[in-house]
Amino acid sequence: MKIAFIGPKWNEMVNAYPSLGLGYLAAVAEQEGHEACIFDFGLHPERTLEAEVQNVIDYRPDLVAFTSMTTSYASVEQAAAMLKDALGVTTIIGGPHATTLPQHTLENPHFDFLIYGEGEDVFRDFMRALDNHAHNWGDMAGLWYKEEGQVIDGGERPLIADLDALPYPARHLFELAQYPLYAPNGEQMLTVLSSRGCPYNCSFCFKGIVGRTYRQRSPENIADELEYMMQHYGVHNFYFIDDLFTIDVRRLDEILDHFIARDMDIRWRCLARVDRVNPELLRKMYKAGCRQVHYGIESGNEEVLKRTAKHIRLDQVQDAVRWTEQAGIHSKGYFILGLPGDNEQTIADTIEFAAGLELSEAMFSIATPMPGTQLWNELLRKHPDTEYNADFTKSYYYNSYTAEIAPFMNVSDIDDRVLSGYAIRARERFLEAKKRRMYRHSFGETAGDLLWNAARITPIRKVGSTLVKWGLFDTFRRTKSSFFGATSWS
Ligand code: B12
Ligand code: SF4
Repeated sequence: MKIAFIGPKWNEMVNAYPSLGLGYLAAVAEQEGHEACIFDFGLHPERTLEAEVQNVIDYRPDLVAFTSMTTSYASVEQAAAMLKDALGVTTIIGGPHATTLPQHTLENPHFDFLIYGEGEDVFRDFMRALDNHAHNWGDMAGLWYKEEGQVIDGGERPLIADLDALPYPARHLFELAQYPLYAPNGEQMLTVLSSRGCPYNCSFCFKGIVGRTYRQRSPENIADELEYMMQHYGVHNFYFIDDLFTIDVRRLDEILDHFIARDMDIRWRCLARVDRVNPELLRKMYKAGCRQVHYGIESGNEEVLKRTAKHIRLDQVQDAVRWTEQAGIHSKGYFILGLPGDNEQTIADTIEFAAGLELSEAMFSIATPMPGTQLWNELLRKHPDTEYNADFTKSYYYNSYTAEIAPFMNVSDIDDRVLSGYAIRARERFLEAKKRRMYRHSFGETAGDLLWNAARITPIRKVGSTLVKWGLFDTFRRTKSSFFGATSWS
């Protein structure tokens, strides 16, 4: 069987990450002896949907498999209609959107089947049934289908227990070199998953796919996959996109031991919770190749933070960021503006809190209640007549820092326009504070502040940045240090 896997268009933006979900499913399809091809429509924003669809039609698949987040669902519906009409073959959909709203999704006449939750095991059974012309759909937990136009609830399959048993994602089916995901030195970076699941239940987070049971791959299996990627794709930079890479300190310790013992030539980054790191661990992470940790900080106001059910405190944030930078690892913080309980004062708290942290990078998003989350339930409590009928494409503004972003289903106590303005101001304030820290770091507090204020006058700033470019500031600092003694400048 020839299977076309479709990654959605991304609202005129480029998808920087190959979908590991599609990668795992395509690998299972190949294990089962099928021919798989991945068409990632999100990789080429310049191409029209018609042109993308034509490529799939030319491939002549026997089965078309779609993945979708809620934010990309509108374009997936369009593509499915075009492909179903042109090819008339069986179609199936899975992923976060299908799992959030299975009934609504499968009512669309252009999808024949839907897989709820984690897909590998159900999809394997589904392909075998298609191969054998056995239509025992009702026997496959997790497979939703239609009978005489009625959606049949296929329930949910237990989570995959042994992650080591899964094949590596079929990365060879992606145009890997085209994805704009790079390490700071410009080298290519690939994503990888070492675990699935997260026991927390933050208000804005959708938990439907990988669930609340934390499942881990063995350290050997993870290190083997990294070595495989180095050999086959020549890549040495990796990004662990696990929900919780650092939650189990004992497991992490073992993984790090493996990386160190194998003397792997790797640099990597990961996502982590601030309450799940400590100085010793971070130092070891650095030794094992970690160069950046991304933390979900969410809010700089203790009360608003509490309402997210994230179960972290601001002092833990401050400690984690300080320890991370002290370990030589860059840190990035994710913040959400416009959470329930947010008003102008609490947003100002968040902006100032972010500016005061020694983060290397910060990202500010506006809260969006995605269906299936606590935030969505909160929205329903506030506006009981809300229905899922909106095009969530408009809620997607990831990485857009310059244009004003309109909040989508605002759940805060702030007016839409005011909230939009804060998202841009937050970033400006963060960058300003970061630059000021750089001056202080180079020249000490007093001289640094003086020079920083002077540098805000345009011509002086231009001279300053030329000096920085030529490396003269560092020379100046070294000369000063040896002249006055290092302590007065550190
Ligand atoms: C990496 C990541 C990204 C990457 C891109 C990922 C990509 N190209 O696939 C980036 C950072 C760019 C990103 C962006 C966004 N993301 Co994101 N992201 C993730 C993350 C952390 C990991 C994804 C992953 O690889 N998972 C592991 C794989 C194995 O799971 P999977 O992809 O879901 O696939 C499995 C099943 O879903 C199923 N399946 C999936 N597709 C199909 C298809 C078929 C045919 C079948 C049978 C089965 C099937 O089988 C797969 C294997 O088990 C998830 C959280 C998570 N834990 O999954 C959030 C998540 C997917 N993101 C989410 C959100 C909200 C966003 C943003 C809107 C954030 C924002 N504010 O801008 C944007 C939207 C981007 C867009 N254009 O639409 C939500 C989605 C909620 C929803 N209802 O759609 C998630 C679930 C986070 C969360 N917990 O709330 N994201
Ligand atoms: S935001 Fe992170 S910690 Fe919170 S539920 Fe989602 S994955 Fe877990």
